[in-house]
Amino acid sequence: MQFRHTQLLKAIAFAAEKHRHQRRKDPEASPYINHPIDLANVLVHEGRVHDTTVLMAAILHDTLEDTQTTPEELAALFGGEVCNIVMEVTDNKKLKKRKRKELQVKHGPHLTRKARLVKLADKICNLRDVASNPPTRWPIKRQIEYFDWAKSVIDSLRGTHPRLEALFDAVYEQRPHAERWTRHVKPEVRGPHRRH
Ligand SMILES: [Mn+2]
Repeated sequence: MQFRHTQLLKAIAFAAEKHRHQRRKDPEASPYINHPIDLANVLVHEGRVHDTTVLMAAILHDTLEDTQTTPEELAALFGGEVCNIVMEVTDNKKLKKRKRKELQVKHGPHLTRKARLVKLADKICNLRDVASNPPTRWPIKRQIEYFDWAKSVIDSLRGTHPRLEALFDAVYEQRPHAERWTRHVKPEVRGPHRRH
């Protein structure tokens, strides 16, 4: 087997082990590892990205942020470049959520190309998940906010990979409608005089 296959399988096994107790927020609480695997699938089959370093970083992209993994561990097992890409797409958890979200938009233009590819795949997968299986506790308003924030992150790094950007734009089209939220949550503001 070629070295790059060995490395990719090693990354998958490592991420599966690290995320083994975590679940996604969808109604079925899918195993977390499905998410990094989704990113790699989008990159290969839809983005036609075949760079093993990018695929490994996609598989490992949430290990620093959401598990006990350290950068030293990633560097030792998968090399400095993979480790750096994962670090680039990792939020600083010491900061408040609002600030972290703000920084993703601010840092977008400064990411390396490989980190941008991972970021694009991550946002494509997350929007697809919210569109098809919204997290159980997310009202429409929160879903809309998530869509809009993801779009500002992607807008900050456009010109990276037209095909992936088009896939993002396609899923953004599925943004839930504020009207639905208005209808369900705030029936008192309904009425023809409020329609624009
Ligand atoms: Mn992710």
